[in-house]
Amino acid sequence: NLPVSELAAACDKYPKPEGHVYSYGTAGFRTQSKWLESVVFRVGVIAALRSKRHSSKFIGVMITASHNPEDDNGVKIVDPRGEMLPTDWEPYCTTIANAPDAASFLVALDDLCSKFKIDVSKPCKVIYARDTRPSGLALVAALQLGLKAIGCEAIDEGIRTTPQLHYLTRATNTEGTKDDYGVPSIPGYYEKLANAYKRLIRRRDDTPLVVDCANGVGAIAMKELLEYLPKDFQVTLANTDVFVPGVLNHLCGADFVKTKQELPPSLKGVLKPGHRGCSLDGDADRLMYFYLDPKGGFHMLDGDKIAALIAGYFVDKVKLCGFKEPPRVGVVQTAYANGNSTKYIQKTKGLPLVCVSTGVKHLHHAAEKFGIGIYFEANGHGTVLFSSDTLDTIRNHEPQTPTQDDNTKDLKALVDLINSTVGDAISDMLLVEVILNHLRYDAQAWDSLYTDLPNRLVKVLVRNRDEFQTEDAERRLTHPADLQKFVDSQVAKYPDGRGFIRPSGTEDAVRVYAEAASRFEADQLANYLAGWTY
Ligand code: NG1
Ligand code: ZN
Repeated sequence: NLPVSELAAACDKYPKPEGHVYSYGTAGFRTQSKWLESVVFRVGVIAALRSKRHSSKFIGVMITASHNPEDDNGVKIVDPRGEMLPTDWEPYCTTIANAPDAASFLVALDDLCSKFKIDVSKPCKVIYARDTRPSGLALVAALQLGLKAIGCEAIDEGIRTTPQLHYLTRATNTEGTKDDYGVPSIPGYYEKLANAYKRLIRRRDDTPLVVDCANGVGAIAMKELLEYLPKDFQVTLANTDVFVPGVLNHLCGADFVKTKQELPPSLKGVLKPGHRGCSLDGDADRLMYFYLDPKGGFHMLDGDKIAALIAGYFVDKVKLCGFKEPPRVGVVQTAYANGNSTKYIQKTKGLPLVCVSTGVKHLHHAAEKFGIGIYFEANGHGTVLFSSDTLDTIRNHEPQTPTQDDNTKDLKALVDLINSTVGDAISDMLLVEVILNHLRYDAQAWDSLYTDLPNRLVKVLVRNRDEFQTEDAERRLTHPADLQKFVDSQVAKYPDGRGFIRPSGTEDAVRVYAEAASRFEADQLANYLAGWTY
């Protein structure tokens, strides 16, 4: 049985704020940090139960609010293979978080245990980390109390990037097995990436790369990684003020670049025309590239451009290996993918492509259906998945020529370079650098794969976002009645026009997206649709 009295006593130490309603969404629980202590305490207990459900494997807990403001925070649960918590647990998490007192908290835990047939007598293990937010420390204390109350073995990984925590969770659970994911330690993570990078990189006579670390945990990870990389990996780190209050994600970082579509002001004069720059977000799971042309004009290379680069590279790489049955390379996007990126991947490269609802779990799931599945959100979150069949194919392949041999070795190293557990800005950055190096592309050559259609994303605050319901991978509204007809009638007026409205999964808002042949038209369409969304 559950240690009821310990759990009740601990629950009373973190009373649920009255009137506040929580919901386990796309990114777990996320809100202003002052509301989160009771939630994080309860998430500790849920994660322990998830571990019991999973034959006592390690479950990850990450405390972060990613690209959101510094005062926000959040918490999410990571499954044993580094994946997101399955959707059918989400409503139970929500109910447990909203239980008004200790008695109802215990009832909600009992419901979860009976629904998922959890054997509470099993041991449980949790591994956790947090980003650099000042609120993280108090939240970790709440988490620790939850873990202690239920008698959970715990590993505190301190301040780490979200993808590092995903890596550690998977590596810890697979150590010494056939699916061994790597040494389950932070040095193990850096060594895995750096060794793969060293195998892959050819002579590097390139311009230095500027990395905007968003004043977040990515700055710590980048500095540590550089110790493992060859000295000719020339990089300038910017926005590394990790412990200065108020600067996290402020006027910098991947989300700033994507939403403003401009250079972070702090990089003016730092990024030289023709050189590449990239921005990480506050927990280093999103990556945006960019460059300045000779006239100083800003050009963004977003998640779609990254996916296009990676997909084109992999499809050619696989051909060069000479497999009898080559793995099927495919791409997964969301409705936010630029129309011309979709066209490029499908028409120019002839690759299979699927569009799914926003949120990593949907993308990840769809990408698993390919032999090599590349998924990216336009905002720069993404990775590459290799199916177990593909891994076997690569492992057992007997190359017939030196070229095949060389390319197969490259492919093996690419598997190691990529953090397949979740989008990882640092691993993705090394991957992009390797591909550009192999293809001898500079930023402009990469950018010219296709031209982005001008687009605009607008956030509209509405009374109740639940009134907005969608179908067709969130590309069409079913409710409110007739709003979709209006959207269709407006979109039809614009050449290359596309537009959709969907409720956010992470904020109390509705998002309106539009793209069209010109900047003016994209803005006009977005603003017009937004005006009708109130
Ligand atoms: P919502 O709030 O559901 O739009 C946002 C991002 C997602 C994803 C999640 C999780 C956009 C338009 N939406 O979701 O892509 O990253 O946050 O952080 O960027
Ligand atoms: Zn993030």
